[in-house]
Amino acid sequence: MSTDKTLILIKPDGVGGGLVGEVISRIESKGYAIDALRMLKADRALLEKHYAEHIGKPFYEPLVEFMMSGPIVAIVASGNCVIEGFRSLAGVTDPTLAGPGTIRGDLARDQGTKVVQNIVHGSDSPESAAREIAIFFPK
Ligand code: IDP
Ligand code: MG
Repeated sequence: MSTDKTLILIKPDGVGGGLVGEVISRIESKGYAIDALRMLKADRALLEKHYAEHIGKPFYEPLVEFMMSGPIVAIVASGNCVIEGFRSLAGVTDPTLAGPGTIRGDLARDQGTKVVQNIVHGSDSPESAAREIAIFFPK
């Protein structure tokens, strides 16, 4: 039986806001395992790979600038259904609409910026997870 894996990022607003422990605590409290973890400052080339699906969208450049604005934490978490499970823990993209009890709902709000600042990233499918894990944790 293979265990599902997902790539989680704690974005610069999460690290800068002192929320690394809070986010990791929510992942672990839910029962998922932390398989790998690193702090880094992402560069443009890495973010271009990670956010390839968003190239050309109006928020793409602000997104890249935001993600380069400070350190981030990359995490591989594992457990059955962890991809959907972490997306559920994170809440929907817009922190104004993300439900109370979710990471984005509890810990973020609209800051009036061109890009939505919402504390965390989580892979959205097994294909994305495999692709994104290889970007942040190359063998
Ligand atoms: P997700 O992070 O919930 O999967 P995506 O659609 O993959 O959302 O978008 C990636 C990131 O780009 C979001 O987390 C958010 O920071 C930002 N973003 C997405 N859509 C918008 C938008 O319409 N305006 C501004 N920023 C956005
Ligand atoms: Mg996404």
